[in-house]
Amino acid sequence: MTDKQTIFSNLGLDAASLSGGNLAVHSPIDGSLLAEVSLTSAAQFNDTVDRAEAAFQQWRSVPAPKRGELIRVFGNVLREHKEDLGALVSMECGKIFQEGLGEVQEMIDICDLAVGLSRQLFGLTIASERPGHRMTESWHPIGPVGVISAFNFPVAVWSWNTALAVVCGNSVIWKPSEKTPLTAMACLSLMNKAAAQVGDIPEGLCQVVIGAADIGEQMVNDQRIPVISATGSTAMGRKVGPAVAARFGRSILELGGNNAIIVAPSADMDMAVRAILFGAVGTAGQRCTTTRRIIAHQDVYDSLVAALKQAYGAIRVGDPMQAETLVGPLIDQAAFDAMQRALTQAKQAGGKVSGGQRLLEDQYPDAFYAQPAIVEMPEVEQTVQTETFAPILYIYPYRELDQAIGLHNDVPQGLSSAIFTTDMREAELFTSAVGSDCGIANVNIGTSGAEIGGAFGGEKETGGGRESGSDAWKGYMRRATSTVNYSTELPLAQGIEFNI
Ligand code: UN1
Repeated sequence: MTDKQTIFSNLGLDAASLSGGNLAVHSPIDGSLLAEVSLTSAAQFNDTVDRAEAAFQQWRSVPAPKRGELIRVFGNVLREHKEDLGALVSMECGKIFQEGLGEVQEMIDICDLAVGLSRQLFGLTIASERPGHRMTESWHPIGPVGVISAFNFPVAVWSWNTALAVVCGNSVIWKPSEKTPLTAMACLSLMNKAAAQVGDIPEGLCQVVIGAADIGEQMVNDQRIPVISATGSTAMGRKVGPAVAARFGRSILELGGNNAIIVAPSADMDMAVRAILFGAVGTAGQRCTTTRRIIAHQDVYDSLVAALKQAYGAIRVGDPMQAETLVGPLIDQAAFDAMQRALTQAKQAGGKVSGGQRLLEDQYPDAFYAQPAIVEMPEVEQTVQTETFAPILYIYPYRELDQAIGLHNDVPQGLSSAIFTTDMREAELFTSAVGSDCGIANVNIGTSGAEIGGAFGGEKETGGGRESGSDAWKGYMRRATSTVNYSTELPLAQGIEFNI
């Protein structure tokens, strides 16, 4: 593998910005110090918003297809740096290299989507009730967009927001997780490279601020930032949502999930087991779309548990840069402790726990590797209600599909969901209005690994926001309804007579 310094320099991170700062960045792989970067001060944040506003003033007048050109070139820069950025993602957040590459691919994909979109920011023509009148709906740039992202998708989430926000004519200020500032600095450097290639891009179009909750709070409360897109925990969203609403800003919230898969008697068990494995242990259970609950029909419960236990037995946990590793470390000790607490609670609730113990402690005393856990749960009236960001899979039995859908929906979160069935009636029911209540409802596909073409996000405590594909771009624009009178009369709507 390429060494850390080469990766830093390939990604354009200069040595001066990586040492002497007041934020120490450690790798979850072995706890080693990667860099010491500078935190953004409150005054610097203020200047950042000034620059973002100035950039917006210029950028909003650039024709959208020309704005798309920057994103087209950025996508190509990402293609050239896919391996380096993928490796830095692994190094900084601990996901396996394959997933690091996948994350960069997700960035490239959203760039492609946004380039096409830059010629398709369509509005409407609406029938006017008045003669000689034309009514239209147009979408305009809205202003600087604030992006708050989490450690687990340290680059993709920013790119979903930024690729769209930029083609929509906005500037972007990004506050990454304070656990993953290096990948953010690398993304900014690649974006600057693309901007230099394209030329004539306003300074301050895309900026990064480094900090913890205090900087996030400053961003959320800044009246000059009309849209805040925040991805992270429900606890974070509970603070961000009301603060943005209090100043009549718009928030796009993508918060916690508690995603389940229903495994019906007719399921293709081989496919179900593989999908559950990827969904439950991929990214060490630290995705918002991670499969956390299985609701299995009682006729297949035992065989599914046996097959999963066998599959779990073969998982290699370890250094995420090694090709044979499937599960890397948890992000930090707090994540490991939360996992242990959840497992203790599961036992108290009658669950039978397999796995969950710390691994590789001798080799990596300053890192937290855990054996993914399976918890066989008894028949219950209500499944686990909280999201623990760790590889814990609870398996519950069910008898009737209605009961399974009830259990499925009876949680506060509503992000992703799936059913494994070959019964067309069951599949259709699950995705219908009376089926899954989540933003994502899949059939014979796991809960994680959504493509960027669809709108991404969910309901209830997941926050209701949508990012990425479909018409999510509308979240980054303001809508103007215009009525043009090309007649010589002045008829009033609703037939009102107002003669003077
Ligand atoms: C997240 O965990 O915050 O669907 C995002 C997925 C990825 C995105 C996850 N495309 O799992």
